[in-house]
Amino acid sequence: MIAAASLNWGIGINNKLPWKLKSDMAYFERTSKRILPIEDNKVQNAAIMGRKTWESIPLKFRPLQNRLNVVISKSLKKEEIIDANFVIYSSLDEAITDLSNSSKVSRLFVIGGSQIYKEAITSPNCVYILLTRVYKFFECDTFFPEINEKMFSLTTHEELEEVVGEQVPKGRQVDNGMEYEFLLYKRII
Ligand code: FOL
Repeated sequence: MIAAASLNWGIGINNKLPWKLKSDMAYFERTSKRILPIEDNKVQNAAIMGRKTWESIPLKFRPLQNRLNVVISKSLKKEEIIDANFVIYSSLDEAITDLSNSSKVSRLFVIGGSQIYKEAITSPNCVYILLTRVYKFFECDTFFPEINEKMFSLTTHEELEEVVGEQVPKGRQVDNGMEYEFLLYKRII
């Protein structure tokens, strides 16, 4: 899972992100695109999202380039969007099972929103939460689910860099007048 959440665990309002954080969006883009060195050049990662998150991505940015865009929806029809980088599944479980067996897909990133995060956080397949914590209160109408401390623990910065595959700024950062931090939670086996 990859997400950005405010102090009050908000992730969105009016089908938009509550903040503008260029450096975090760039981190999201690099991280979700990155293919680990040993992998061949025909694979890409999957960005798995709910229908509302899909609709929240600005038209000029969707489908997210160099990633397989996976939308979970029971109402969208395959015919509605014809793009090689786009697939629809009717459930998160079905998507995970199917994509795990695909040689064309490397990592699976669950990118939201609330409903899909909530399902993913209870799925044993979901091991990491790459969380950007925005240290500010925001009025929001959608929220990240509670991270049960018995199920997930914060890991070290070294492990974060290993998982992300690049050097990551450590500690509180400032962008656009907001403090935020790149964190990694790992499922406790
Ligand atoms: N994770 C993190 N760390 N920050 C986020 O803002 C975030 N947002 C989502 C999921 N995980 C996140 C869901 N919302 C785009 C827009 C909204 C969105 C996710 C992605 C998007 O347009 N991304 C483009 C880059 C856009 C830009 O440069 O402004 C991309 O190619 O990834």
